[in-house]
Amino acid sequence: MRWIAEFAADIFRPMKKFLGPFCGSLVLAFSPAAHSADNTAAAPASVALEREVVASGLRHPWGMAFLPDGRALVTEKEGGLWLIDLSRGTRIEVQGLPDDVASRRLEPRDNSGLFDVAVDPRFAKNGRIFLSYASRGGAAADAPTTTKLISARVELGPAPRLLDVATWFEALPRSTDRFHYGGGLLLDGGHLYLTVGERHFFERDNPPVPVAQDPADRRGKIYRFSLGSAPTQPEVIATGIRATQGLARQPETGLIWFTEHGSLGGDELNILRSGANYGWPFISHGAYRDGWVPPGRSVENHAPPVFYWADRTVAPTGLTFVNDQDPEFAAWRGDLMVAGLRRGYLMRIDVEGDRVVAVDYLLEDAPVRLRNVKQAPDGRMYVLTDEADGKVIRLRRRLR
Ligand SMILES: [Ca+2]
Repeated sequence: MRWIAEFAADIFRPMKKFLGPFCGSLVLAFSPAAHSADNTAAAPASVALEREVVASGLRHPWGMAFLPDGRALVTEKEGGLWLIDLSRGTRIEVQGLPDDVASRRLEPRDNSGLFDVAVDPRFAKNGRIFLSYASRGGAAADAPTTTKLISARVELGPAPRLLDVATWFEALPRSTDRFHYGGGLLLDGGHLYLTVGERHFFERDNPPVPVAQDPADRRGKIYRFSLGSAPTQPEVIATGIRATQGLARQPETGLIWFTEHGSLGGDELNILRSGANYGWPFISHGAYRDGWVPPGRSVENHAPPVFYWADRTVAPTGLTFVNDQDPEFAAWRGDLMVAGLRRGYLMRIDVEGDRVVAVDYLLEDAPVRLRNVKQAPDGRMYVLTDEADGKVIRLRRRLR
């Protein structure tokens, strides 16, 4: 069953709320005059975004990836993997997930569970997918956990299941905190990228050399794996990561962008540069919990964010660059869509090369926590809602 709700979203709304420094110094002066009222011929029409619920009843859906046959795999944070026919809205659960997935909620803010899914570019031949999740290092529900990456072969058919599960990576050491696992996956050019968060909720819980800055600690980093038929050892591509949950490749430039949750404010968009240090916890555009003061350390090869939110917390998670395969979104080609947990922001970010030009906030009038935004190869745009009755919602921008 599906329903449609109309959302009035003036996509050309002047940037009255947003303004954020760029690269830490240059303030973007986004002028409403770009769409000024003295040129009535160019006055933007209000564009309605419609929402069609494709699937519901998912327990906090997290990741989504598309198969060559047009169906999608969707993960639930609470430990399910579903094969969804997006046209018909039918779904079937994939059996055979590893039994160390820490999917039992121990407290309301528990970040653990099953995270992202990525489909091997040679899936038609090898049936392989990748999954990231919080792995429990023991039988007890509250056993220490960490972020883990596996591959598996999906046997499709009436009773789909995972076979040949192989461990690629565990972000040791495990810890009893259940926050900030990261878990974002991206396949690009024969490589697989994995984000791993630093796992602390309070900055003060960091050891003298903070997790994200300690080369001996696997947490708080972004990794790159070469794709082979068997697990490979990763390279550390980035350090100084707090809680990154999503990466996306920018088609025009080949750059990889990623989101980063700030602690108290300071949510970021970054561009992945090999060997760069993204600064956490020494450098942040937000505040620290309980007035923690970072020790005065310099950060070598620091990469400041391309953009950070100075005026609000959006809790950015999944992101995707817009393709023009669906005429409804052709005008947004090259823009970056970012889902936000906080207040259910869906952001359309006007990007030019490696710069952020403007941010527009969509779906503000009926917000629901969003975990992810994905665009299928055919151009259809979907968001995943972070709810106990989680939904896959197709967004439509009807052309009139
Ligand atoms: Ca940073």
